[in-house]
Amino acid sequence: MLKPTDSCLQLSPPGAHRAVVALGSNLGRRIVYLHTALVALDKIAVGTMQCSAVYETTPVGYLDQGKFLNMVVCLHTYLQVRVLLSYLQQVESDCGRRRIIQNGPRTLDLDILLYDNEYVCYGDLQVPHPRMVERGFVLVPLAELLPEIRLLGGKTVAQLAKTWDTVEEIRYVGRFW
Ligand code: PH2
Ligand code: MG
Ligand code: MG
Repeated sequence: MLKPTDSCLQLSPPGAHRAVVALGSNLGRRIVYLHTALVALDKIAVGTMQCSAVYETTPVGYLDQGKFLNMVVCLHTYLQVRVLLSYLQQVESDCGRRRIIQNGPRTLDLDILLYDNEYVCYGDLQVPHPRMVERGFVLVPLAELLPEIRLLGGKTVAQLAKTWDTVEEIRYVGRFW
């Protein structure tokens, strides 16, 4: 039987890269924006994508905003990392994303968490995502797909997820895809 994590751990097809993307929405029809993002990600994916369940989470950072729906997706893609970033920004923009308040409410947020085992550092793009190790709303869904990988600091995703699960309010909503 194919386990949900199998294709995340498999080597990418020749020339392709493994990208892990975090999805978040806390404005408007949140589940519709997540679905729109998945359709867009599927267009650039080689083979099948692995999707976590959807979680409802209380905002972290800027607190005066509505609850988020969060999930994580793992895919293989031929897009180079900066091209992938541009693609994700276009999808955000197509979903009506306006950048008004930093960390404020958004229809759709798409963040690259991991890209192969690469370290990427540009002014507007850092991979692995520098704040992922301290964000339960990222770690809990990611632990469904890649529990055993080690992140900055040496702990596994599963270990970190267990820690942050108790700090943030993270409610399992369901698996839709
Ligand atoms: N995204 C942020 C800031 N805070 N909080 C939750 N719960 N979920 C998010 O996706 C989120 C956040 C910045 O991107
Ligand atoms: Mg974000
Ligand atoms: Mg973002």
